[in-house]
Amino acid sequence: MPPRVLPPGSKLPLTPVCKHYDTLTSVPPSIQKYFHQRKSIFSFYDWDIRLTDSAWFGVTPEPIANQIAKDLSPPFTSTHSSSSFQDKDSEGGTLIDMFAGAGGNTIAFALSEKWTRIIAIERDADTLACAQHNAEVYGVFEQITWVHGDSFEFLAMLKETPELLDEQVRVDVDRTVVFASPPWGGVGYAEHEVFDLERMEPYNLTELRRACRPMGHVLFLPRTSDIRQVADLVPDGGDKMQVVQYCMRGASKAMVAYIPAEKEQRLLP
Ligand code: MGP
Repeated sequence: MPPRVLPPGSKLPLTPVCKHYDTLTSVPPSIQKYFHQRKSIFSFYDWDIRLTDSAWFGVTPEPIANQIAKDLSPPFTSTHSSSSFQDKDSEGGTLIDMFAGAGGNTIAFALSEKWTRIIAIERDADTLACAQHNAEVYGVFEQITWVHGDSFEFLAMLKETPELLDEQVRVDVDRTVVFASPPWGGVGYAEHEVFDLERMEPYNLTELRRACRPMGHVLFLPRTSDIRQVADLVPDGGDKMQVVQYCMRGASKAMVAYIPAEKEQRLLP
């Protein structure tokens, strides 16, 4: 099924798996650790934030999502060397959140008010319903263009056959940044001293890179990711890229790589 752009204002229905847990005793053991941190994951948790059970594992805690949203500004090219992802003089641009999940990052990007358009893509209907509901709790639902479907298919269409996409998401790739917080293949990632990004499941680094390039893209990766694999992502002819460890209470939660757009895709003056 091709990616479906939801009409403005339209919401997928919440279902019984779009849950809001109130008490620890009702929470499955595998997600109790995250339930304890619920207020730092979503500060508005008590305002009926909803998650599917599997969304708990991948949701970005709000302080980190907000910091990333602060650190990332359009446009995003390799022309500015080390400050490439903070061009404060620029305006507008599109942010595509490839794996919207329960909405943590999407909401933070919308709250930052830096982007002309934010496109949030999620393949699982229940998880997308949670993200839309949570965005409404934060008052940013209307600012987001919601897409139900496969983000790899969406990006391929955007680059190769944009005429087949709904007009509201037929955006200028030269002014688009992709944010990808993919599944890491379960919590087992933490068992590896150095995490091999080519073994990440279900999508490895090469697949993610192929889908996102030549647009600038931001990859939210395990904190122990192999930095040599990340360093190889600097586009040909580029000089630097930034890789940031985002921490809470002194411990890293994730490594985020800011990969500039490829040169031929730079916006001409
Ligand atoms: P964690 O590694 O499960 O726990 O998740 P933590 O808090 O490091 O505790 P520890 O005691 O086990 O060390 C840490 C953070 O990583 C989460 O808050 C998510 O932001 C992120 N995260 C975890 N997983 C398994 C995923 C994932 O599969 N995908 C994405 N995108 N993020 C994940």
